[in-house]
Amino acid sequence: MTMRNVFNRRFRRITVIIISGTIFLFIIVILFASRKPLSSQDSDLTMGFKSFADNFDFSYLKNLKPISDSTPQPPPQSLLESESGTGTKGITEEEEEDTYETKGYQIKRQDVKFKYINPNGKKGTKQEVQAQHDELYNKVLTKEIHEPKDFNIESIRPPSPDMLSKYKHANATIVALVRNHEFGAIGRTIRKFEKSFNEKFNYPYTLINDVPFSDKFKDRIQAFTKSPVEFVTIPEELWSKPDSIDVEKQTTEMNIMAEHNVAYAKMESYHNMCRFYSGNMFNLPELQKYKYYWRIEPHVEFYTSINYDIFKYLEGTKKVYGFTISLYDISETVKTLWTETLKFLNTGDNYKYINKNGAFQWLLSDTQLPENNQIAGGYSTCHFWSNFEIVDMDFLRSEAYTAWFNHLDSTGKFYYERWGDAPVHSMGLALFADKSKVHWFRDVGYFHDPYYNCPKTSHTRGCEPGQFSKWDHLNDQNCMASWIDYSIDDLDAIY
Ligand SMILES: Nc1nc2c(ncn2[C@@H]2O[C@H](COP(=O)(O)OP(=O)(O)OP(=O)(O)O)[C@@H](O)[C@H]2O)c(=O)[nH]1
Ligand SMILES: *[C@@H]1O[C@H](CO)[C@@H](O)[C@H](O)[C@H]1NC(C)=O
Ligand SMILES: [Mg+2]
Repeated sequence: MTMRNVFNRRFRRITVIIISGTIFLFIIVILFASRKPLSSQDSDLTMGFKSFADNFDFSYLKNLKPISDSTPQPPPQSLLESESGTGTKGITEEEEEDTYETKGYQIKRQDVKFKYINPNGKKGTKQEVQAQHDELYNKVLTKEIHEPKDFNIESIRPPSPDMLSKYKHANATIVALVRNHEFGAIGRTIRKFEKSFNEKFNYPYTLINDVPFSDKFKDRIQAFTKSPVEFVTIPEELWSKPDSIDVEKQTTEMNIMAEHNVAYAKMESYHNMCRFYSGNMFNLPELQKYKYYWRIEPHVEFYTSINYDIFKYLEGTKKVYGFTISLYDISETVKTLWTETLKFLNTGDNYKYINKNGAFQWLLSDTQLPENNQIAGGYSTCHFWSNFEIVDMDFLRSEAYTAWFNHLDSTGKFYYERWGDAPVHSMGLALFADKSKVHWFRDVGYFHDPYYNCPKTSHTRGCEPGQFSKWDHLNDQNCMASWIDYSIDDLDAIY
């Protein structure tokens, strides 16, 4: 869709909002004059939209700007409140278009559905499609790339070394969940991460463990960085499996997954880890003081020198998520993640959480690995690999994400299946965030065995630009072409 069309549509929507707003106010005046109370249904709807508006960042809705321009930024609560009725009508208005057939989504109260519409008319066997995808991926990654141009990068350069101690940081920390015996491996990661990025900025680290860190661990780590390091022990209730889990069922299901060679199927701590990163990590008391985190892990590599403050880039562009690798998941681990999600979206007023500019087609594409969609109830299993992720935690703390996570958690399937934090974060983003606010850090060279993001830059060292996997036969696990096709409007706009 062109920008002009978007603008026209937005302009039409503004008109609709203003007209329906006027009608709404008129009705209120009449109702008030006749001293009849609003029906309970009306006030429920109003409440629903209000609480939604309170907790969600509407900055991506450019069409709201002309209305809020007359008031101080950011829009005060009262503005969102007074528009609540009209806002709801605005949503209803657009639903009447048949977006299901033309755009692949229908966002209606208790009648939400999505469909893969194959927007670019992709044809051929899955091998042929994969060959096209590999070619696209390779073409994009082997083209020389510079820094992002959708923000003034010069304004977020590293300070000179003598000014580093006075640097005004973004509201951010670097996080890693690790075990005591991993001090060497996480230490090596920190050393590489410092060289690539953090020695120029000195962002603080938050290292997290389900048991207290040993003195040995703490001593060793501090030698790898000049930045402050906070050591956090996870409270039991944010880590361990809930009492509601049926242990017999858990054992049966884990055994079945293990028979299907699902990695870590029977390792309960791995399930705890996935659930913790999905829904509890950003609620740790020690992380409340931060808005952004950048996650690192043992045994990863960084191949490029990052010379701008990545956190300030996200902050400045209001992006909520940054990733480097997008791939398919083991479908057996997420058999019902999508069906449970549809159940959630079709309950009560939850349809309102969906962002119309979400990455729905990326969630649904079935041309490269159609067997995944079959096993995972229609979900492509495409996700962002979360061992590298830079996240606006306020997105994860939003009412939309929280309500959805609570539903997922209530099913027990972090244990009966092996839902990973990567597909959970990714699905949440694809549904509740504008896809233009999800950023592929194409310029950051990165590796977590066995996958790469290896861009061609003047300073790439140690990887082969365009290579996705250490093993060619794993190239079919790359979902980036689908992200490029369906979630990036203009490939040249950012890099
Ligand atoms: N403290 C703690 N950290 C854990 C535990 N399980 C996993 N982690 C950490 O969580 C992160 C992800 O775990 P990994 O084992 O790397 O999982 P993965 O990346 O899916 O699997 P690999 O391909 O084996 O790397 C790593 O930083 C681990 O150190 C645990 O039980 N306790
Ligand atoms: C940092 O972000 C968190 C979460 O949004 C917020 O609660 C906190 O007040 C922020 N701190 C500063 C100094 O802005
Ligand atoms: Mg790992």
